[in-house]
Amino acid sequence: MSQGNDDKMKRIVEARMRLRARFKKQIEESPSVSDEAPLGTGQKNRHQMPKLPVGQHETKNWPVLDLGLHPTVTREQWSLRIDGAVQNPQVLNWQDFMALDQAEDVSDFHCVTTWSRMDLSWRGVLVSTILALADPLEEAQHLMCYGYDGYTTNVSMPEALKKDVLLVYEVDGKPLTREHGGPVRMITPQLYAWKGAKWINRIELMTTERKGFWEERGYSSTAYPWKNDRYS
Ligand SMILES: Nc1nc2c(c(=O)[nH]1)N[C@H]1C(S)=C(S)[C@@H](COP(=O)(O)O)O[C@H]1N2
Ligand SMILES: [Mo]
Repeated sequence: MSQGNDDKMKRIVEARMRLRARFKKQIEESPSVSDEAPLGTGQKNRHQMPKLPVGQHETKNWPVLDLGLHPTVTREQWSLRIDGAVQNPQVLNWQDFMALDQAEDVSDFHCVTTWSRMDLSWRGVLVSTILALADPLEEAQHLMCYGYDGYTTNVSMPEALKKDVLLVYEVDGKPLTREHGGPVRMITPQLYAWKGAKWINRIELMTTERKGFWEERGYSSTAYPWKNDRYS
């Protein structure tokens, strides 16, 4: 990789650290999968009982759940806009996206309709990397995430900056299929799965919270599975 590219990577990593530092307190104070009891049923502790958030059951398959439109977007056609309350609005294509630091993680997927799919292996790019690239203004507090199907969902900055929140394009070693949101979707393992926009094509930074599709219809803005935080 060229020196220019190394410098760019380094700048993004530093910007990501500054951004996490800005939200450090909120990140630490928010419910986390690694918390002790009574939330101590998270990632680290979930091999003891209970393994799942209250009201959830485990499924071995991976159901498809969405508004019913499955847009066909190839990797070549895909693009992602990051705009709103940012210094450097971005439009990334597939090559731009692949040139960023790549990340791998194993995490769980909790759907508010009560199924949980455990231990999915993801490959993608940290949302915090994408945000660092766009350089959110001091006032930026929330994200609105948009899908090619018109779907929207709002996510707070501290949640979006967590280290398991990714824009993914591979799961269990295979390209993410169209019905699961390929070519690229967001995942929010510590929030209910509706917070992860499939076929993601825009992240808008907001200074005040606006509600997305399900949040407008009475679902929780925060959506913490380990707090049974389903409705507002
Ligand atoms: N673009 C888009 N993203 C979406 C949705 C949608 O309708 N459109 N549905 C959400 C809901 S309610 C859930 S539970 C998960 C389901 O993801 P899956 O179909 O891969 O299981 O996607 C979320 N992301
Ligand atoms: Mo859902």
